[in-house]
Order: sequence, then structure tokens, then C-alpha cells
Amino acid sequence: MGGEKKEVVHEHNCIGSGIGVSIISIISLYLTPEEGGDVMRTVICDLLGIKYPIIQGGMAWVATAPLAAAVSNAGGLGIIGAGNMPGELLRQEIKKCRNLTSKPFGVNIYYLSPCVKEVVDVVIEERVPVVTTGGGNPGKDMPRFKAQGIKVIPVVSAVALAKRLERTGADAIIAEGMECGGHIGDTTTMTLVPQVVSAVSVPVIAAGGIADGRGLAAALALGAQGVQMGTRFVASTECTVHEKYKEAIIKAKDRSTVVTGASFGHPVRVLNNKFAREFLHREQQGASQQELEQLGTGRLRAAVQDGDVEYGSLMCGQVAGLIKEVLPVEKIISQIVAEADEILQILGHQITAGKR
Ligand code: TUI
Repeated sequence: MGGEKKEVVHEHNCIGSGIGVSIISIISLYLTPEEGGDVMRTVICDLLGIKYPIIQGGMAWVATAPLAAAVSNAGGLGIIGAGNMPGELLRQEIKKCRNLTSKPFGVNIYYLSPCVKEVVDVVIEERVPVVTTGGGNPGKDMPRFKAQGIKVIPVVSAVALAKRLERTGADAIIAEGMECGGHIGDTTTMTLVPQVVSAVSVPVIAAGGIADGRGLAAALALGAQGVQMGTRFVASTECTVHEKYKEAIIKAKDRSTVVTGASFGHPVRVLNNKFAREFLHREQQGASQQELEQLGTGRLRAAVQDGDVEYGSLMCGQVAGLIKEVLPVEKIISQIVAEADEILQILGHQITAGKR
């Protein structure tokens, strides 16, 4: 930390429709690394007290304390995925995380969980510094979070919800494109992120289809102030999922994922395997939502804990084809930051070197 502030000549949102805001924040607000400043520091870093604007997805069953702590220790924001956990189990996971890191971390609250009320209580009692949310609208809990000084960053897949949540007090918004793994919306990252950036004043974090420095640089170019990555961190040394799940991600190519559940309005992106093909076949045959939900019950747990890569549900983003090896979290983050930094410098040079 500790990059000194430079004179700021631009004000926020002063350029056209907001395009360029993130570039200004990164390039003008802080000294360059050569000048003794931080690499890749954005307003998200200051908001959350982290070194790099990289947030780990709060994946149910997958995002456990060891992964969250590793990401936080490496300078990003680690997130524990509460998923359908009962409150007391989450409390244990939070305590484990605190034993593994002294850095800020967060909890993802899944609003379709039957345990959501107790999860919210535990997060508040434990004074978790950051909450990300998914699967629903956290609006009604916002006053309680804010009263405790908890930063709330909802995940959205549409502009309208981003605007609503900004009005209820969201500190930032994660705009998640349909390239991501798990439950998806219907808009791509490339189109969703700039539309959310234009629609809200709080910082935006891009998610879906990001796994390397090119993705981080592209997200910043779209006006985001940071990225959230899920699949990249599943294939990390510290992630506690079964090794076969990680291997399946490493083997995956660009077209290795499919979307199940679209027929009943619950589209979920998974790796294509026997489970996915059976699910899609039953959907085509007109199976009811109840039958399909029964077919899917316990399949994520089977993939994560038993390594059942044939009949398990291996939630995974389309970016899996870019992920070639399981790496320690620290290496993943340092490589991404270095690569994005290099890309931004090259692009800046290319643009300024040209004649107008
Ligand atoms: O939540 C996700 N992705 C997920 S959830 C999931 S499945 C799961 N399985 C077991 C336990 C827990 C979870 C797999 N992947 N992404 C975040 C996200 N949330 N994207 C979009 C939304 C969302 C949806 C509806 C946010 C709000 C919302 O509210 C509706 C409304 O308008 O109030």
C-alpha cells in the first residue's frame, strides 16, 4: 500500500458519459510503480482495504475458509461462500478464516438459501467486513449491514437491479456476465459491464469470463474498477474441492460448458458431462421442474467432495479453456496483476505514440 496521491486534474464522471472514469482513477490518482506507487490500485482497493482489485467468487461448497484466506493473504479479497450453510457452520468457517488471515475477507450470502436469515445474523454478529450477495435482493437487510459498517457488494446480471441496489445503499456492484459458472443471467460481460458502469455512480466490479491479465485489463477498459473471478480460483492449490474437479477444469476447452435448467428459468452453467447430458435430455423431453430439481439434488456436493466428474454438477465458467494449470493463489494473483499492468502500459504507449 502507500501509493501517494498525485494532483488530480479530472473530477469523477466529468468525461462524457462516464467513459474513462476508471482509467483516471488508476492512472491519475496514484503514482506509477516507478515513482514508488502501487501497481493496479483502484478505488476498490481503498474501499475494501486490499492491495489488488481482485475479488474471489463466493461459490457455494467451493469457496471455503482456506481459499478465502489464501486470496486475502495474496492481496485480493477472499470470500467464503455461505451457500445453503446453516448459520453456525458459517460461524465456524469465519473463525477458521480469521485464524488463517489478518486481512479483510468477505462472505457471500445466497438469498435463496433456506438459512439466509441466520446467515445474515451471523455475518453481522461476527462483524465480517464485506458481504457479497447473490440469488436475490439484499435490500431489506441493507440498513442492518450499514449500521455495522459492513460493505455490501451485490452481484447482479442486469442494469435495473444494479440501479435499485445502488439506491438501497450498495457500496459497489458486481456485474456478472453469462460467461460465468453456476447460475447465469442472459447478458454477456462485454455488454453488461459498461451498461452498469453508465447506470450507477458506485464502483463496478466485472465478473464472468475473466481468468488472466487480459481479462483484468479489458474489465478496466470497460469502466470496471476491479474483477471477480471464480473458475480461476477453483483451479488453485488452496481450493479445497476434489482434485478431479480441478483436473476437469484444466482439461476443458472453449466449448466445454453447457447451460442446464433454462427450460424452467434457472439456467446454470456446468461442464458438459454425463450428468449435464442426462439433465438436458430430460429437459428436452419436457420433464417437470420438480423432477429436474430432484435429479440435480446433491450433484454439486458430489463433484466437490467425492470428485464425481461424470455424474456431479461441475459449475464452471466458459473461461476454463484459458486455464492450463493448477497454481497457488499467490501466483495466480501476481501473474494477473503483472500481465494486466504490462498490457495497460503497452496500450497507453501505442495510443500516445500514434499521430492524431
Ligand atoms: O448466485 C449466483 N450464482 C450461483 S448460485 C448457484 S447454486 C447454489 N447451489 C447450492 C447452494 C447455493 C447456491 C450457483 N451459482 N450468482 C450471483 C447472481 N445473483 N447473479 C444474479 C443474481 C441475482 C438474481 C436475482 C441477483 C438478484 C436477484 O434478485 C431478483 C430480484 O429482482 O429481486
